[in-house]
Amino acid sequence: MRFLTAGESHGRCLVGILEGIPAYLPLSEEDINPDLKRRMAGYGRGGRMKIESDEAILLAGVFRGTTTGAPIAVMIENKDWQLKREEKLPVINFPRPGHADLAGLLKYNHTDIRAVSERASARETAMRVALGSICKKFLRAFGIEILGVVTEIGGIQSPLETFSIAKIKEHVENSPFRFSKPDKEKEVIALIDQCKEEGDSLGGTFVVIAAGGPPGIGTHVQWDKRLDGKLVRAIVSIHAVKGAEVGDAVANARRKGSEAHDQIGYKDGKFYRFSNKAGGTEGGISNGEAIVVSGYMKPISTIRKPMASVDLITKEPAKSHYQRSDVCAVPSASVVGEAMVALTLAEAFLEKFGGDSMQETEENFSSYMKRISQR
Ligand code: EPS
Repeated sequence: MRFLTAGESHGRCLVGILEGIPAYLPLSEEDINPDLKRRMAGYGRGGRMKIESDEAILLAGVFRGTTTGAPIAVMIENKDWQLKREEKLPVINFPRPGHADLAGLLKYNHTDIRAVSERASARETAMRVALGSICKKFLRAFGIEILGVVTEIGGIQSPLETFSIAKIKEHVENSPFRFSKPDKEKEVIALIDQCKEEGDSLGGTFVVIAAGGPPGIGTHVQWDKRLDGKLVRAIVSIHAVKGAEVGDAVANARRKGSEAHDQIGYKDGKFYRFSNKAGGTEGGISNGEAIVVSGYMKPISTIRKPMASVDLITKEPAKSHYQRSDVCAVPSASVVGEAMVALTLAEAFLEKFGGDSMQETEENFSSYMKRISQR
């Protein structure tokens, strides 16, 4: 399985291609659109989200309501299609610290920062969410549910107390921050309002839980097939996310071995763990517990508060470019995190079980599950 996206933030549209989903997965735009709405939500988003109303258009790979096994092509139109009149847009000469502006301009020999920033923009994540929704639907057919939850914004923490998606889902979906409980919401609203006034931005932390999966996804046998490594790479590929952690990785580094590892038990014909500090993977293989991976997002780099920069023409000190931006997009990033975990898990799942049709994948999955239940 593989995927690609294309599209600029203010271009005509975003395009994505997802290849490798087996035939006969029922699929329509209605499977994708609710996730696009979830990504656009969250307190702290800027003016752009009032302009856009993201909707997926399925262009290819679906026939009579199900996938065919061919590449699935998706399009999302940009309502704010500024590049329609690109010749009228002024050249941007003041790179923003923290953005791809300066390094991208030097690398590609551009003269206008827009040639970099349009593609570097986090707008691209709308397409990842669309393709991730298809993978979520595929994984759901095998009992795997995925949820992104925010655990910290601007230093204010709202820690996760359970990995049970059923227990927290309703609150998460109704929270303006995708927190799992209400205790810190007022405090964060005040902080975001203050930052907005000051022309500043905030980062934070989110956790993605993927529950219900079997042991055996990913493998220890080769470095690039380890599931934990793939998950961390997928999460850090999200715009502004600079770190990722599987399970209690950071806390475990400070614990003794006897405190860090999840002890093994056996009950009702199944192996289980007393705890899940490993985040559902051992040796790069899923162990049947919930997969738990966190992302650490830096504050958004487009801010109204002036930051030192340099005029690319005169080389004189200047203030970085600002037009419009979000104050905080951690809740959106947690939905993008769901998509990246879904894309990663679906790929590793298909590597394990294969199949060109859902029927074939289901047969392979069932026979493996039967075999491990007899161990
Ligand atoms: C972004 C800047 C803002 C965000 C955008 C990402 O857009 P604009 O420059 O049009 O105000 O709103 O995010 C999205 C458009 C989106 O759909 O998430 C950036 O520079 O990364």
